Amino acid sequence: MRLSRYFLPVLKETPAEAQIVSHRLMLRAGMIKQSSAGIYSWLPLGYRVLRRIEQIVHEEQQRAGHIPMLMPTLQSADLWRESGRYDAFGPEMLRITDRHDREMLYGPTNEELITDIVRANVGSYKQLPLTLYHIQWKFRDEVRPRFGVMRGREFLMKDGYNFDLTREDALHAYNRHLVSYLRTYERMGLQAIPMRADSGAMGGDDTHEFLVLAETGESEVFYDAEVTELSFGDREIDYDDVAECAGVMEEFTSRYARTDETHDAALFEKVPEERRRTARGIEVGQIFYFGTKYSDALGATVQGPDGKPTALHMGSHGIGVSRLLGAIIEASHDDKGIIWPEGVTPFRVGIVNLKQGDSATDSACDGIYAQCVAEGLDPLYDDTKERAGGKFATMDLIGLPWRITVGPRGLAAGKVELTSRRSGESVEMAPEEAIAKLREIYASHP
Ligand code: 5CA
Repeated sequence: MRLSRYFLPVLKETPAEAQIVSHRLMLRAGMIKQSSAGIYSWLPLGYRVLRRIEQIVHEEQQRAGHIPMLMPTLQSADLWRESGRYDAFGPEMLRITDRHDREMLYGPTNEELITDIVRANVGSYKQLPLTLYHIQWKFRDEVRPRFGVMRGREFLMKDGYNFDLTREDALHAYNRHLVSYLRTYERMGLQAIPMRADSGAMGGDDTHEFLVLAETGESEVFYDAEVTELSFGDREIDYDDVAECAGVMEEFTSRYARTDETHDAALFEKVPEERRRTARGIEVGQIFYFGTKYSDALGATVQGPDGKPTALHMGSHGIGVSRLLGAIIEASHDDKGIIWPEGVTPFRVGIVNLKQGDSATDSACDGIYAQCVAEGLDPLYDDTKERAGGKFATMDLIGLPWRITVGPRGLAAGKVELTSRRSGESVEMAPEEAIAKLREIYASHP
């Protein structure tokens, strides 16, 4: 993409309405624009990151054997009356009446809708196990929408639902989700720690939230410092292997790590004092096992191996796709702007032309740009007439992890500069070398 033909409305001033750094930077970098409280338009740069995050979520869900689909945003109130949640959900649910006076709602989550689909189409245990998911907009009429996309009213969520014959099978689905979430967040350059939590409006006993530690997080968390040393890394996993998934669950959840809702001071005391931590965190996902709560309420049974109708064991599993942009920025920025991890960056490399209009510099930039495009390095080429300082400031603000700087002085020696946004380090090299280096870096970020 050439910046001169792109739409990147960066702001010079820091918007007064934004209280936390991720919100400020998303506004300043021209990623989002508020349309009403807690509701945002995704401008092209923000939209690119949103799509990258969705892509990673899709890949990791499908790697775990979960099946993508798409359910509508508007749902019928009747289904929610069957589960008893139409009233229970309270004022957070946006209720709508259509022209025929039918009561509808903008879905805050989809347990009812998916259970309705499964009860109509799954009759035998032989069709199980089954995990379906989608990435779709949700609406929750939050009392205090704030912090930009972090606590929105309209927000994008991946929500997945498992249907199993037995409690054991459903717990395997729970563990499988935990593993896939660890992989998902790590690919985004994040450490998200599973912590025992409260199930709230979803119900059920077993639930873990995934927390990214950040001072601006809305949850208070208590944990054993050892949990911050764990990482899933690039190990292979067989998602059908029950023991293997249970082993990962054990590894990541056996130490003390809880949100304030389930915090147990007496248990926490048992963690050696030097490892006890109290901090704040951003909840970027949550997994639930709730047994037959919804299948009982909606009559979702299958014929079991003994020929008798058996209620389905279910769980639901959510990732805050749009919230993740805020969480990633909270975890990765400096005073100049955002620092995107390679896995989610909107463009993989920025190209800065220091002397736009100089034919040798322009043609070198054109060549580098064409080569980057051809290699899938997805460049953003600043080909505007802006002075060098302004170009650097914009690149730093929007946070592309790598920048190639091209100027007449370097070119005279056959060199450009490759700069890391994270370390700030610049190295002079031939253009082909810079591209080779980027090729190598991005090979591990498909
Ligand atoms: N049905 C279950 C799992 S699919 C569910 O709705 N779980 S949830 O309520 O925990 O939401 C899943 C994730 O959505 C949360 O972990 C959080 O990351 C994100 N989320 C929830 N509310 C908001 C909000 N108001 N703004 C942005 N993201 C949100």
